[in-house]
Amino acid sequence: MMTPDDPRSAYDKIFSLLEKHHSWMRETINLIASENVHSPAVREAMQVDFSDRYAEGWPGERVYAGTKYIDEVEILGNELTKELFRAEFADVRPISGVLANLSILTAFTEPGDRMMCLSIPTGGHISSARHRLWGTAGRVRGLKVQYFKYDEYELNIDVDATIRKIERLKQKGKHIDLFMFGASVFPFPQPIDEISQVAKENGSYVNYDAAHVAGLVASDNFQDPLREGADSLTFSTHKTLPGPQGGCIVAHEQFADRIKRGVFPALHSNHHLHHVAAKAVVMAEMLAFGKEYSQQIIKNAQALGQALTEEGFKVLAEHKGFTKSHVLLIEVADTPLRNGRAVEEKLEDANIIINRNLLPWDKRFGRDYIRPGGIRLGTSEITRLGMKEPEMTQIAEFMRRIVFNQEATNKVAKDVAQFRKEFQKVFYAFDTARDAYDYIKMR
Ligand code: DSN
Repeated sequence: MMTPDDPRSAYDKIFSLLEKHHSWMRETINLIASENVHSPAVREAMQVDFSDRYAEGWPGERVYAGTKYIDEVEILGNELTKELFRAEFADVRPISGVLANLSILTAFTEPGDRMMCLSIPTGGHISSARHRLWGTAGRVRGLKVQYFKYDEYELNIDVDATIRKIERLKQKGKHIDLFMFGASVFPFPQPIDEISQVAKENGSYVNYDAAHVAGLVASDNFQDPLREGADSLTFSTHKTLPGPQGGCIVAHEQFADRIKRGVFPALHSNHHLHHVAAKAVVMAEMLAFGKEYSQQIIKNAQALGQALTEEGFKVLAEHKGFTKSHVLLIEVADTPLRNGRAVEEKLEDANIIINRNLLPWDKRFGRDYIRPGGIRLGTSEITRLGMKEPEMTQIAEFMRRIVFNQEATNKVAKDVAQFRKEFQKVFYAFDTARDAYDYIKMR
């Protein structure tokens, strides 16, 4: 690795790596469930001068001058988000999903309070994890964390067992102050209505972390958390919602004031104003195209689940159609490659990008996140590029050639690059003058 004593060569090297990345993306099949590719319009919004400005606070209550256009864009972003999520309140300022979650923890809890959420092996996110695991909830906010009971066959929260657990905890004087729904492996709508009812009876708050499923929720193709009992919804703006990297919160109006304070001044000084512009753009795109886009994401995930099963993969939850979202969970411990990491590495060499994932039972088999028993796939990005059900059959075949037939990765990589040639544009957008992965030189 070059040392930076020659700044000009390091500078040139940076740009050459950036261009290489773009070229490579044109040839790959990206199945990372938490990623997506945004439109040229979102990219244009991200490179404006807003990125050089400060606008601390709320539009109309700023502590900086020079924000008149920034204010208008941010207000528009909030209004579009409210319409998209059928919400009374929206805040597009959080700069990431984790900070959106921490803003909610700040708004709704005090250090020492107790939260219930999913554990990491059952799909929970690190922002919910315990102190010992350096989770945001445990380590940063100082919350005690209890886990939902989980049904490993259904890949979902076990409602009856969870309600019994809440009762048992209550009898021991352990009140749950906040219920955090949502997951990083989120194939099925969660039973928030029944548990929220118990939460309300006990005076607890309910947040739904829609990071992965925000696009599906926005277009009403998954579940409707604000109508099913959630007080607020946090999400990242770059997964099934194909916007810039960032976070967002929507909620019922009664919680607006405390959430605004949780975002600023509690956790953000300046928010990222160019990302606010890009968030406004993606909300408009989703209002226009989100329904059709989300439906195709889900159809593709189900078709990919079926095609992979036919190729010999053990895709979980076959008994209920594999998924109702963008995500699939696949057990690979019995394949010739034996663990998720080996599968991840081989597929990457063949231009197929996926990520390894813990399965709910992995710990019992002595497996960990380095070499887990599973992989996670998502169909958001390939759908954005215009792929439909027939392409899912082709992708499953590429994966079988690597994982079961152990063909040379460079041979499959060439076939993948060839297959990708037809899919270079972003769909479900107003303007697509540029290809999805065009490298735009401004120097
Ligand atoms: N770690 C991300 C994911 O892949 O789900 C979420 O932050």
